[in-house]
Amino acid sequence: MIDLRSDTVTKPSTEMRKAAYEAEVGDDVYGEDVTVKKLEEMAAEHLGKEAALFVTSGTQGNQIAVLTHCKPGDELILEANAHIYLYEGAAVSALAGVQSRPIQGIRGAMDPHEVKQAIRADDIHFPETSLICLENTHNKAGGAVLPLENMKEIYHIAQESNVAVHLDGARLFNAAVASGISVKAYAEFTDTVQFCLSKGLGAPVGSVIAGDHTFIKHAKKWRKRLGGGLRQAGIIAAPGITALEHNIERLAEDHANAKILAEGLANIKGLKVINEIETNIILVDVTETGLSEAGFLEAIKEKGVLAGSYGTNFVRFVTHLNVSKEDIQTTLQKITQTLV
Ligand code: TLP
Repeated sequence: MIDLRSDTVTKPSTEMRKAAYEAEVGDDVYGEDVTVKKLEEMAAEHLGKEAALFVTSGTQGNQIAVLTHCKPGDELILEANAHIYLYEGAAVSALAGVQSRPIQGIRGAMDPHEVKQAIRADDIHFPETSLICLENTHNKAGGAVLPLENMKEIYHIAQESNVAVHLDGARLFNAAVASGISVKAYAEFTDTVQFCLSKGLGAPVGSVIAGDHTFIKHAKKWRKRLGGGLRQAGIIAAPGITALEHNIERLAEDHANAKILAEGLANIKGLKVINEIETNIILVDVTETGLSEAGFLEAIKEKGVLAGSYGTNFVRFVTHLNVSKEDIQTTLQKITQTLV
């Protein structure tokens, strides 16, 4: 089976399994796991932030950030197709008691002017705007890279109004490799960042959040409250270190494969690639095949290819380190055979 549903499906390499096996561990709730500490230091260094915290998932990282930055009754501004808004079970309202203020962006980028307009004035009728969430790369916009300039403008607006900026950088390393702009440069225009080790970077579990010491101190408490205080977590942090050491630059291969796949798919009758391919995500409109997205996905599955549903008539393909150039050619052949 060629699995292009997500870059979350990657399996840990032999090297990662070895790192997990050999990891020096301790009780991380006591702050005694040196492997977790090493990962957190590496992550903070990459992002140019004072400190970092290992968390179980991207969702947990984003939600800890929201819980730390906001109080019940506050409002957060985010792009209308942000993962935090669409795919985290309304956790910002269920857990943090926060209201979302979505703004429709273009390729995931909100207009800074609209963001400024959306920040609430001091008025007894209004919630307080306490957070702006950005997403880079933007998943629903097809792995689009947020322009640095856009992040910079929004960050300055936020600072003027004393509002924090959190970046859902689940795929921030994809953005950096595609644009040639360092993750540190992106992180400069944020207060806090979450990035995933378990997507394109290929680790089996985990994400990291980063910010200043005060943020991390409070975030640690929220992590504990959410049941995310782990014990000998070095076992799962060690593959994350391997990921940061070996799997960043190679993301370029996934991006190249995504371009080849997108070009091939665009040449198959009935398929329309709807996004510009900047990183590792391809969105395809299957309407003209006469199949529903579920029908299309079922048909290609029978041929040995998995992709994901992305709403009515849309499917998503994601390239990653367990998909080779040959697999891309095989995928194109199988889909062509499916649709004749
Ligand atoms: N995205 C998953 C699904 O949840 C849609 C995927 O397959 O793409 N932020 C962004 C931008 C994400 O894409 C994801 C996962 C998360 C946060 C959440 O990460 P996890 O799955 O580790 O909780």
